[in-house]
Amino acid sequence: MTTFRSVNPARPDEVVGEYPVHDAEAVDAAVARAARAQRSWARRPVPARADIIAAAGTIISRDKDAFTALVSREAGKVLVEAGGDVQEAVDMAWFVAGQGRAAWGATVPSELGDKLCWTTRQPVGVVGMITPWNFPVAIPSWKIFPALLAGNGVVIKPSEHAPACCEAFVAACVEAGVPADLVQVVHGFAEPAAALAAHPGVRALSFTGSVPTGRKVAVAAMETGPRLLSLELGGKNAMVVRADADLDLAVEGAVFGAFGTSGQRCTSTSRLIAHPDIAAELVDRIVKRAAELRLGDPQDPSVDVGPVITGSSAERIAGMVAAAVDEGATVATGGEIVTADGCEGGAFFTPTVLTGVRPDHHIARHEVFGPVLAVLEVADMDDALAVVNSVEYGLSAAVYTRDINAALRAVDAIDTGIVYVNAPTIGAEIPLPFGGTKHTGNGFREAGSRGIEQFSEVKTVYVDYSGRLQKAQIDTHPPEGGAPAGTEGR
Ligand code: UN1
Repeated sequence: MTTFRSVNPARPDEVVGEYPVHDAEAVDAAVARAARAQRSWARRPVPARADIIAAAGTIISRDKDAFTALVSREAGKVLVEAGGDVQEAVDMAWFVAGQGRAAWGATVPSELGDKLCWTTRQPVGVVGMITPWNFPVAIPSWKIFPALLAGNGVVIKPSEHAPACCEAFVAACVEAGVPADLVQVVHGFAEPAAALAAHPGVRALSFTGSVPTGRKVAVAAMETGPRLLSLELGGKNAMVVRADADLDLAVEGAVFGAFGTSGQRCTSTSRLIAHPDIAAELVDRIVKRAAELRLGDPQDPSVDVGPVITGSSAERIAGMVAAAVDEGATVATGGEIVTADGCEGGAFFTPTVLTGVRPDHHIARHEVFGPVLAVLEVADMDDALAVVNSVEYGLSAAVYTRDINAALRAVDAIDTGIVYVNAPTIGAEIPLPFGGTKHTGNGFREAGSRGIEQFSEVKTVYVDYSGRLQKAQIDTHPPEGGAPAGTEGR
């Protein structure tokens, strides 16, 4: 069988693991195995499933250091951020486990007597998942834990840049008691992903990645039959800084939001929109801080910014910066691929601030997925909010201000799935819904209590215990002075 290698993006000659390139036939076999295992899994009571998910969280927490080192080595994250990625999976396990002993639906009063109405959830069967490398433990956990709690089997195709993290995550699930065949991992590139998306045995599909790939996945998914389809497709996230903001806080937030994870979060801050009165000072300070950030081996605790995922990714980012300059932007700091001083051979890109960016520039409208912050000039704050909303994405946004009224008006006006006040655009917590508006997705939200909805079908149940035919909408209004249908004799 053909194989591929996952490598350390800081030192691409260091192989993290070698994995098979699965074809459509292998995907078919994986779906069949997951479907078989799912039938007995779905018969377990929900709290029993929850206990296994909680145990998976405990195992990942026990092995947090090893997971963190692996995430850092395979995805290039600095250690503290790799630890955050792993912690997010632990949090998710324990949160989802709690949902296994919480309300599962609603009871609703019937319009007729002697009749009960409630909703419950049922598994869909096999869920297909296509996950990215940038949160190689957290994102599989957002999808796999709720899918399992809902009683499903899983076939997951992780990014070819993070197969080892996914395998380690699934091994923890199996150690916790998840039946071995219930979660299948398929590896490779576009072929297994396309086969999974189009597989008729896959009843729900969850994809996190880019807009173009997400669209292809959606079309493939719908061609072979209806699916519960959830898409999370990135962002062009803006930070708005009002003149009354705490500038120290805004500088810290912009630096972490834009350059944390080397700018490779869907939620990364990629646009800065500041009031003209404070813009120059704010940008100067961000530029100074960006220039001080230390690039290098992400496993060295003194390093601030690790590599981007591949050399071709670094080239792509360099191309976007060059195109921005052609359109009239200025590189205030960064803008370069680094190959010296501890960055030899790896894919490193300097934290970059571009000034003089206009809303119609390509760099102001398209996701970079790299450490590049575009500074846009605006006339006033109404203009700022219009610029925030002018892109096709709608994932995350931040507003910095000390004025509570202005903050809440901005929260109302901004068209994104997530808004932060006095905090950067990154850092979502798992008990809350995660996802975005417009081209960022298709209306679904991940995580939080909504996670279950992604992977289950609602079933509405009516039980009539009156012993006779009662007609909804017809037998509802009793005759003048009479008892409502179904309540006689009480
Ligand atoms: C992503 O970038 O795909 O909110 C996920 C955050 C993280 C998750 C990001 N908790 O930045």
